[in-house]
This record gives sequence, structure tokens and C-alpha cells, in this order.
Amino acid sequence: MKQILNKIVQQVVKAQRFLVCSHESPDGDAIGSTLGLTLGLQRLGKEVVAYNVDGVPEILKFLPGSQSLVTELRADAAFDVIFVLDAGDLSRAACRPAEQGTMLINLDHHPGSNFGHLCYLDTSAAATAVLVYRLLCACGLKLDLEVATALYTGLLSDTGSFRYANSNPEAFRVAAELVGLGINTWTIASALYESQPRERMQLLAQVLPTLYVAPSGQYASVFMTLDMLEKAGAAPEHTDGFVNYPRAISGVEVAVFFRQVDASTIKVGFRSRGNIDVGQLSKNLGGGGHKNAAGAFVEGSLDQVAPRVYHLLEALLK
Ligand SMILES: [Mn+2]
Repeated sequence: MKQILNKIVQQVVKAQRFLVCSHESPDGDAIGSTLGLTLGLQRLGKEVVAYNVDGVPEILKFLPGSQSLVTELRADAAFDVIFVLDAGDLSRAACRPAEQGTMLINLDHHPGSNFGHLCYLDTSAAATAVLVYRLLCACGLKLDLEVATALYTGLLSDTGSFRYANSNPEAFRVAAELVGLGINTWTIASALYESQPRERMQLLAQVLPTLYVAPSGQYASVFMTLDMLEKAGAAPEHTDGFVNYPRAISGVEVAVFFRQVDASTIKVGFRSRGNIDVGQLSKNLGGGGHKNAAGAFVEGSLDQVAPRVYHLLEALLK
């Protein structure tokens, strides 16, 4: 692990033009890591382009550097190194395969992520932001307020504000270091959790009445149709976190959020507690993810997809 990190440091030292990108539908870790590494490399005197195919979500636009992130790349843009962060799979980064001579470096904490000329995968890291922190420290960079703000946002986001089981000692040590640099924890928390657009609440108000709790009490679901989305004037990204509502019910081991994507596709999002592996379940449905957080796009109407998912859950939870 240390060896790979050293090799990446060598690449950073040697190269000049960098692309930093992450997965589509980016979360706080994807954007926090992207901006943290981008700003950090810039401090080291590098030319860096931050890129994400879906751009910066509204709630993360407070982050330093977010306004310079691009959603498109010029066809002739050339880089010495492409960093792909937190992506799980290269296809989720929607970045061009590296041209001849371009070094592709993968920093990730998703199990099974194994692309890139150099692959720095540590599934024990609470967030990819932690890996970026390690890398920037290994490069000898003294972190500043802006880099710290971006990395802390990634860490806060992927640990569920230090509630999830991935909140390991390193997560707290890195957080302590970043807080020590003078970041404003309340500004960040309030931007992430208490700056919701009204449309999101109006959508949630329609989604919550769809709550279904299985007779066993072990799993629960909510769903969202495109009609609801339109009525609320909301966007799909406003549904982030909706799955946490059924999960918050006492006794529920697996929470499911069914989101209608189009007339014949349902995005099924899973969250589970403890040892229940919804990552494998999602893979069986053609998707992917972590043990406790995963999802898949499934063909069919809600009436077709939901019973199928419930059936699989009955088997999983038996
Ligand atoms: Mn992550």
C-alpha cells in the first residue's frame, strides 16, 4: 500500500498536467475529494482540471474551487496524469480512456475497484477524501483552509457525520487535523444538511406516504414516481437520502428506495444495517455498491420490480 502511494507521489512530482475526476451523480466524497486534490495539486504548482460529468450538486457549490469544475472536456485536452477518485468502476467516471502515455491513477475505497495503471485501493478508508489526505501529506503539502474544507466535506459525507461503522480512528484523526486548520464545521454541516431546497421537502412530502413496512418488520420501502417529481418541481438529485427514512424505523434491517427513472426503468437503492450484504443483492440485479449501501437500475414498472425485490429480500433476511 505504502509502495503504491510512493509511486503515485513520484508521478505527481514528475507530471505537470492533471485531470481529476470522479463518478457520475457525485456525492460529497466524490466532489470533496475531487476539489481537495485539485486545489492541493494546484498548490504544488501543477495545472489541474477538475471534471465531473454531472457537475457539482447545488448543496456542494459552497465548496472552494467548485465554480471551476468543468462538465465537459475538450477533445484535444491532453493530460500527463488522470486521477479517477471514488469511482468504483472506470465507466462511472465518464472520462475518456487515457491516451497513449497518459497515466491513469485510481484512488478508491470501494471493494473490487481495480482499474488504472496505479491503483491505490484501501477499503478500510472511511472516504476517498482520506486517501487524498494521505496522498497530499505524502507529497509534503501543508494543507490550507480550502483543501481542508473540501476533504472534511468528503469525510463528513461518507461517514454520515461520523455515525456509520466506517468512522474509524483514522477518520477522526484526519477530521481532527482538518478542524485544527480552522475549518468551520458548522458552515459545512449546515450547507450539507440544513440548506435543502424547498422542492426536496415538497417531494419528500409525497414520497413518505408510500411507506411500506414488510409484515416481518425487517425491511421497508418508499417509492417516487416521475409524476411526484414533476408536481414538486424537483430533480432526481433531490431524492438523495430519502432511503434513510425507511431505514430509520426500529427493527428495519434493509431499506429500499424505488425511484422511477423512465416509463420502463426503476432505480432501486438499498441501505442495510450490520452484516446484511445488499451489495451482493444489487449485483444480482445488475447493479453494484457497498455491503451496506448499493443500488441497481432494473427494467420494468414499479408493480413488476417491487415484488421481485421483496422476494429477494425475503430470501436474504430468512
Ligand atoms: Mn466515497
